[in-house]
Amino acid sequence: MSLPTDFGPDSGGRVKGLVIVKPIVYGNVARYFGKKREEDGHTHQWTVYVKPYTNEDMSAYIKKIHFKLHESYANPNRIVMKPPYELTETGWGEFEIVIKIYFHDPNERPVTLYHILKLFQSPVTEGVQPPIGRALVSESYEEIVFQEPTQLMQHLLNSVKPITNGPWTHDSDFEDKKVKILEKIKVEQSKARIEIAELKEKLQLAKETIAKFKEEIAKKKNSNTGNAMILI
Ligand code: SLL
Repeated sequence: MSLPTDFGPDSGGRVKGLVIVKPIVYGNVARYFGKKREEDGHTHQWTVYVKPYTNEDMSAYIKKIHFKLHESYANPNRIVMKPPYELTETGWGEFEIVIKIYFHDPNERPVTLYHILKLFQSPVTEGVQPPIGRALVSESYEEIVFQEPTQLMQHLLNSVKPITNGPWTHDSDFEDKKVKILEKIKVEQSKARIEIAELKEKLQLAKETIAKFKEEIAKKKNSNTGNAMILI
C-alpha cells in the first residue's frame, strides 16, 4: 500500500489529547469432521480471525497480522498481509494463539491478543450450541485504543472505508452480551452494597461491645482501687 507522503518529518509528532478507539472482534470458528481423519488424526477445521466490529476496512491502518500457532504445526508463524485477517487450518487440539497486529505507522507499537482456540463444546452448553449444521464460535470483543497517535496515524485511522455495502454482522450478539453484563454488574453492585451495609452494622455492634467492655473494665479498676485504699 502506498502511504500519503505529505506528513514530512513531523509524522512522528503526536496529536496531543487525541484518543481514537477501534473496536474489533477476534476469535475462531471450528467445525468437526464427524470423525477422526485417518491420515493425520485431525478432527476439526478451524479459522482464527480478527475483524472490525463495524463495517470498516482495517487495512487503511493495519500493516499485517501475525498468528502464532502451536509448535506442532509446520511453520507456526503465519503472517496475513491483507483482509480478511484470518487463517484456516485443520487439527486435533486446542491451544493458545498469539495474535500480533502491526500498524502502518512504525511509531505505533504492535498490539498483542491471546485467543484460546476452541474446538470442543464445553459440557454445560453441549447439545445446546451450536445449532445443528453450524460451526462452533468462540470470539471476543476488544478495543484498540490509539492514545495521541501521530498525524500520519490519525489520517490513516480516519480514512477507513466500508468493507461491504451490505450489513455487517457478527455470530455473537455483542449488544445483547453488553446488556446482560451490565445487568449482572448492577445485581452484583446491589449485593455488594447490602453486604457492606451488613458489615458496617456488625462493625458498629462490635465497637459498641468493645466500648461497653472498656467501661466495665474501667468500673472494675475503680472499685478495685477503692478496695485497695480501704485495705491500706
Ligand atoms: C493439547 N496442549 O494437547 C494441546 C496442544 C496442539 C494441537 C494441541 C496439530 C496439527 C498437526 C494440532 O492440532 N495441534 O498435526 O499439524 O491438546
